[in-house]
Amino acid sequence: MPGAKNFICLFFLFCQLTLMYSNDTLQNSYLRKGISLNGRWHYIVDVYENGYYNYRWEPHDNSENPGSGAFYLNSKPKDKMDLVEYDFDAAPTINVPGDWNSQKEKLFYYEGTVWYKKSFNIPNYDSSKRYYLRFGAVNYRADVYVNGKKLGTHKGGFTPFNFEMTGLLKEKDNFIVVKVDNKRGKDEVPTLNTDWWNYGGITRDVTIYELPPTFIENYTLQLDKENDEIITGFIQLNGDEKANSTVTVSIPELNIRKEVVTDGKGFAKFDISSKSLSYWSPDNPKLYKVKVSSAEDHVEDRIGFRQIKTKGSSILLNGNKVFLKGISIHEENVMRGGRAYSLEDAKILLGWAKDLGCNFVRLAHYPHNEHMSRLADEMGILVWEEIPVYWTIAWGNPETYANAENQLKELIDRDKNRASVIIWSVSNETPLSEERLNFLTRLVKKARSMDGSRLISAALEDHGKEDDPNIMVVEDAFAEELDVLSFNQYYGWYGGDVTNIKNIRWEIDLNKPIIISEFGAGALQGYHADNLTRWSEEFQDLLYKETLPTLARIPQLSGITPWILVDFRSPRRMLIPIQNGWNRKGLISETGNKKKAFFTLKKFYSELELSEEEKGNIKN
Ligand code: GCB
Repeated sequence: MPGAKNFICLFFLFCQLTLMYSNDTLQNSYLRKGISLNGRWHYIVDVYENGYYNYRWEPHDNSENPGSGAFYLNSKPKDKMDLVEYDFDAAPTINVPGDWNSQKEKLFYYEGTVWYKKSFNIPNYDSSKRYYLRFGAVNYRADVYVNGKKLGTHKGGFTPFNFEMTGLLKEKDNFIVVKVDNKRGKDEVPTLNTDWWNYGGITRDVTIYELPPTFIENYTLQLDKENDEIITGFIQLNGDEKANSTVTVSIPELNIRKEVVTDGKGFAKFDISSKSLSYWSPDNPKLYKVKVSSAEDHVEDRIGFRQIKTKGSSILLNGNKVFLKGISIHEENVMRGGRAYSLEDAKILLGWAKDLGCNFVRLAHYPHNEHMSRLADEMGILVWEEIPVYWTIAWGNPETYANAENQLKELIDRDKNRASVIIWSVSNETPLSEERLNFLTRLVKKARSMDGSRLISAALEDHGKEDDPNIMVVEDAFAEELDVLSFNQYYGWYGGDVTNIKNIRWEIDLNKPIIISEFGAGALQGYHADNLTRWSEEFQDLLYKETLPTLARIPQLSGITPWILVDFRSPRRMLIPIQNGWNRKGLISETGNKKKAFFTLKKFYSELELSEEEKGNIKN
């Protein structure tokens, strides 16, 4: 019956595609109870991708008879003559979460494929439940298989994703195989060239969620942008019983209990009025316990309510003008080595930012792990989040655009309920062209369509005027699309004389708030010389001392995020004995020692009080 066979094949393919593409990211997995798969995983380094392609370079997972060379099958020899040329269980192990570069010396510079395998049981496995497998992040491409079946592929090294694996599990002896590939690519996001380490691996938590047949997939609660006595939000259910279902949202501390009924698609919007809200701010990082309950599911969250807007050239937080005393941060724990991934790592980084006197951080140049935004919520630190649309992206390639948009979507989905997050940034230092303008403008539209409550920005570039190099301008049509004009400027380090900084002036006509998203200078901690010697702590300090008052004269200046909190690893930085593979623009060294400029910026922030008039309520 060839017809029946074709039908079965098509059906199988359909099921696979459904599994691959239908899963939106599960909201608030952070506070849901799951089965953690963190720990030791077996790994095999596969330089030739031999476990993925057969000798005709066809992917094994495309074939109906993949053969025992396909690593995702986790094969074992059937008898003593059987040929299987790999064995996960005999292979060494590595920590998940964690990058491979900092764990295995041989993999320090490795860019390519590594296979991961973990066996696991599901205690009290219940076939009436639905099972989701979630990765906090895998850099860069992940092909995920469970019990020999492909769940799907994900690209993008810094955002969470999940796959449903209902029906594929049993109580004992399940296994997950993941092919992780961190090769850089011209058409990828980011592209070939960046100024940070391309850490590979399963770099964030891996968790299984056991969910009821109809569960709460997504929700948001935010203060209305125009009316600060109204909380607006939506709920999305997932499952056969999602239509016409009652969902309750409650905030016990405010005596709020709201019932909503979902539409045919399991979706419900709501408004809740509350006159007694205590608004979230750096001075008052108030979070409320929020409970969302449907017939079969229940989730709890901690959410702060605040408004963020611009008015002319001011940024208003809850109606009051705010100056963003910031610092840029890469996601690295230099003390341990490697990518940061834990709450402890986040405490170190945000602790240093607080010590510096910051009320704001720029999480550069890609989405950081969720501990950062959650902890910023608790600590009262405002946050700029960013996607890795960095430098020379392949603007004309529709797949590159789709990938960038997907990373933006996954980031907004994850962090849309975090009061600390006030800015979505869509790019960094991208070269002007019509294609780039279209690409970035589409990203801005996407961000606004998903979340109208936050500000949109991007780190642009400035340059000196031809007839007067002391006058700096930003000539970029994309600035029109942004709520906040941000740009990086390196006068005194990449060109320009540090002693001339005081004569620099920015001529910017746009009546929008301005953030200087980067400035800085490299210094080797402990290297002391006169302040005109490059790489000395004194030089870096001088650059800060000259730059800070000069920037302060920009009338629209609403914040700064100097580059950068801590020295970070970068393959672009080869100078021996100064750099040794580290970008030295940190205010703190890779050994955790503060450089002179740290204290200069700290002093600047502590003295930078807004005048009473500026602080005053500018709400009309
Ligand atoms: C920049 C980039 C940043 C680099 C920095 C530098 O403008 O945005 O990623 O690390 O300059 O140190 O050159």
